[in-house]
Amino acid sequence: MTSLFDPLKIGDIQLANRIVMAPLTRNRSPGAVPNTLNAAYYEQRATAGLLITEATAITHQGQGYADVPGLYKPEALEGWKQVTDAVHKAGGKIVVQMWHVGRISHDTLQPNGGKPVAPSAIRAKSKTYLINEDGTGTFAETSEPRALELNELPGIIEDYRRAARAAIDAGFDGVEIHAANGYLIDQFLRSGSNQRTDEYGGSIENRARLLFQVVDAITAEIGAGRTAIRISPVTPANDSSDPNPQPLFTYVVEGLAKYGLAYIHVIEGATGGPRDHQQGDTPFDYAALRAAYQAAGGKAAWMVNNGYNRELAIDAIEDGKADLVAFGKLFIANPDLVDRLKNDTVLNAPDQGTFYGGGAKGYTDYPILENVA
Ligand code: 8OZ
Repeated sequence: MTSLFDPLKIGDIQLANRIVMAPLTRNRSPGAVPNTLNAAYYEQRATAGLLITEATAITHQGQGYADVPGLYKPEALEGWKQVTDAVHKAGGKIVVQMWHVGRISHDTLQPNGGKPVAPSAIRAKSKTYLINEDGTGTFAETSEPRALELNELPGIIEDYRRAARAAIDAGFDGVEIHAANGYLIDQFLRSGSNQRTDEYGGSIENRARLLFQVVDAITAEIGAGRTAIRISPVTPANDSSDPNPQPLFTYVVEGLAKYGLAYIHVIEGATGGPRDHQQGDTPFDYAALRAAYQAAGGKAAWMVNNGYNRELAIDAIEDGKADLVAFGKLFIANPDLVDRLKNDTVLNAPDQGTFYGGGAKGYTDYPILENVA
């Protein structure tokens, strides 16, 4: 029987086990540049089968929170090189999560203080995270966005392509396209944020057009075996809404089946919240989603996430419900999570107060369990 601790090859990437560190925003890269502290943090967690970086802005326009890293300037790519080198030396594998926040941003974070961009000029009822002049952090309402012009979309697709190339050049094993949690690609997918009347709005096919154009561009640039994607079919995160997610995401995964991607990463339920969260009239059927993907010929590893503990994760792999399980908060608090899960030992509890911003405290100072039998 397959175990959580067995190796797995996903696309072009060989993993030592099926335990994945989920992408986790930590706001510790001032100037969008990863630093030595960030490298130490990822290196500490390199026994994960796969590390997914925190969401990383593909462009300045795609940036929506203070001190998150980027893929759009030379210093940031140098910084990432330190991270990927440290992880590889420690025997790990690491992909970068490619992020365009769309409307989840603030004028003060945008190029020339401009408006954030979105499918439609609908403000999200959501917050972003800013750092004040005095260094203290605050949550602020997202700004009013402007609707993207049709002729701007090729430029955004090109930004994804360029960032994917830069990521591979910086030593990443692959990329995960962030199409979840109410950011740009997800804003296009869902009718609550997309009221366009052109070829990017209205029908499911139109709303999914940007997603597929981004996948086309990235897979052509770096290969499908190094490309992955994250979706969150029912999350309400960042004011995401769609009354009918099952056919929407069925269409998405059926379309993804043809590429030969490394993995599909699915957030089940409300991100960081209830796993049974529902949008629309019926509970979302994740097994049916996966079955639709496989029926369409999809062979990528199926990664699940959201509230998994040791027992749920072991069962998900042993029952064949998933190929990979991503853990978020448990990885923040337990750099040696793989050993702890293997040996069923006690876990450190995460400190919520140090999730976003700050330095080493709550970041690189969680203890590892030595001498576990
Ligand atoms: C928490 C805080 C800020 C951003 C996501 C990138 O939800 C995020 C995020 C999470 O995907």
